[in-house]
Amino acid sequence: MSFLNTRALANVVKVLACVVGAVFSLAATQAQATDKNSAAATCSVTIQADDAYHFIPNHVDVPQACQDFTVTLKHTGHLPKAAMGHNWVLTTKADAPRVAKDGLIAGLDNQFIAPGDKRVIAATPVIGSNETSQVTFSVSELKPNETYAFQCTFGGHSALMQGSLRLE
Ligand SMILES: [Cu+2]
Repeated sequence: MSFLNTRALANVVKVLACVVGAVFSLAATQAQATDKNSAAATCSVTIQADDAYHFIPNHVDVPQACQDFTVTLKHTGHLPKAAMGHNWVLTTKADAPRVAKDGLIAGLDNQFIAPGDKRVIAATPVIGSNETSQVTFSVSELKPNETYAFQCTFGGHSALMQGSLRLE
């Protein structure tokens, strides 16, 4: 009886060791894949916007080594521009609330940005379901110790659709 129990225990230990080994090698493979992705996409990022007011990711690090940085906004939702339009507007964190307020007044005809708003560092046009838009800005416009924010200024979305951006 005790012999059987020992053998059964040994088998459990073997199976566990196998599972642990598999998890570790999977984790290593994923870490490698992540490294490759970030190396290839150093000076650009794709941000998804959906029907539930999410920006994915909602934080972006801009490497100081980049001359230009490109943001591609991809609308992954199903709703059209008029109902669930999204844009991506970069300002300092301090300027963000007023830029959103003025953008709301400017409306869709102005891409929800007040005409000539100098507080806007970069902005994409408003897009709807399955559309993408892009903006490239000079990294020299960013200061190392400033806190930047991005938001969607489309009709009232800024309360939920916010993210942060940092020069690293
Ligand atoms: Cu939006």
